Amino acid sequence: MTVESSEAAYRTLDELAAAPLWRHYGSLFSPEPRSVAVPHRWDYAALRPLMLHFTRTLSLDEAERRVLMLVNPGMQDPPATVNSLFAGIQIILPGETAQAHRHTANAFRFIIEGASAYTTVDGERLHMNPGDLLLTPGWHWHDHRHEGNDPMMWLDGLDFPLTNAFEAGFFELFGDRVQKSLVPDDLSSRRFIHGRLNPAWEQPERLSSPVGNYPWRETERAFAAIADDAEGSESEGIVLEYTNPWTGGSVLPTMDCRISRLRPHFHGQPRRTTASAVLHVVQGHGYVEIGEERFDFGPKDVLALPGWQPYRLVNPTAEDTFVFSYSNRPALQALGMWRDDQPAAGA
Ligand code: GTQ
Ligand code: FE2
Repeated sequence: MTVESSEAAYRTLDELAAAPLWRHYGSLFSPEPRSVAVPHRWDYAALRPLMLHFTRTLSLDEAERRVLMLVNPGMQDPPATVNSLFAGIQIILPGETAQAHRHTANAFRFIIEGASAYTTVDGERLHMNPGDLLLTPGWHWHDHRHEGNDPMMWLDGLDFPLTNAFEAGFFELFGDRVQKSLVPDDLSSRRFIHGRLNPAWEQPERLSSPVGNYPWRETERAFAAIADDAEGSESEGIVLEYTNPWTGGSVLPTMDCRISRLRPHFHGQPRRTTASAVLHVVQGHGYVEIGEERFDFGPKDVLALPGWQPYRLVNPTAEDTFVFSYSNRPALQALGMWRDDQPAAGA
């Protein structure tokens, strides 16, 4: 075949499923990361009545899970909250069960409202109270049951945008609607609570933490043990990481979970890293500047913090503000892609 003109040559390339790199170089190799996700705040107070609405119109027999996805305006298809992370708000009513299933995506729940529900993870019942962090590592069976009196809401964090990007997603139903209890309730949490004294007869046989529930009362104790005038991180305040007791590292291989106490009048130093993150306000008010934008936040709000965007956390109030956050930093670190623009000591 002879090629008459460059124009025809470009067309033929297209038909042959080939393309000229020189016409795409700048966008494929940008000098710095460019996030398709945009900074965003989800207003919990506005979403709450809608969640309650769907408890009246949608049964858990009709829906696998009653979850409002927090879809980033820049990431609609496929939906994601920020880069490799998903956030959703799940609601379950007293007497309801969400059937047992498992998937390769890692998941956790951070409890927002309600009491007396539990999730069973591979036969261990994990009780849920506000402020608790519960893990559902990839490929672990899990079902949710609610035996209390008021609606129960929690924040779901999952890494399925990553699992799906790698085309490694599997999903399976358990068969029975709920699992049987196979071990004493909350056993793993009690066994590993000391952190520095782990059961030595259990060998790490997975990448995720063996702890099912990180209860809020322990988080409170951990904060109480740190002096009010402790140095903390310049950008994140008094920030604690939930850790895998076997490794001291992140609770899940693809997501880390943290909680920050922003003391009254805390003005964080600006920072940016290649990790993308989701923030959830546990208590108090404040704002975060992301790039040029300022997002004022209140209790239970959720925020998307895209990677490599400079951000600054501020608590202008006279009360403590607590912010839970998760990010894809462990995934980036494992692949040598994590960069920190302001490596503050101890941050
Ligand atoms: O509760 O098992 O938000 O499988 C998304 C997928 C929650 C769950 C979500 C899930 C779940
Ligand atoms: Fe699930």
